Amino acid sequence: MAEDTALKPKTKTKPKLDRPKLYKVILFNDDYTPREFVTMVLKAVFRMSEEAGYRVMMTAHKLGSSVVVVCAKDIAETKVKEAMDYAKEAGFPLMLTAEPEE
Ligand code: TYC
Repeated sequence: MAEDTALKPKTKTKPKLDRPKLYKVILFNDDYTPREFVTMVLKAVFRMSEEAGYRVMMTAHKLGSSVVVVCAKDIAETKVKEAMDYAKEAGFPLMLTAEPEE
């Protein structure tokens, strides 16, 4: 009897509604924004270290885009706005987007 119970497979499934969709913040390359400025924005807005910021910046620079962070929708959208506001203020066309994960 005790063995039967122990061998029963776990059938409980977590309801999907408890896990809201996560969003990817994507950084896009352009020809005008200085590398140092991109790294500075990543450090200031996403609290990245110099090394992490430089790595993400160089990935976008070389490949065209890079994932910066994966987080909740409101945080992703707020940070995209903050980063693009910094760039706009400085006169650079830096672009970031927040996209839902598949
Ligand atoms: N390509 C830019 C330059 O050569 C630097 C850059 C890197 C811009 C990453 C945007 O997301 C970016 N000055």
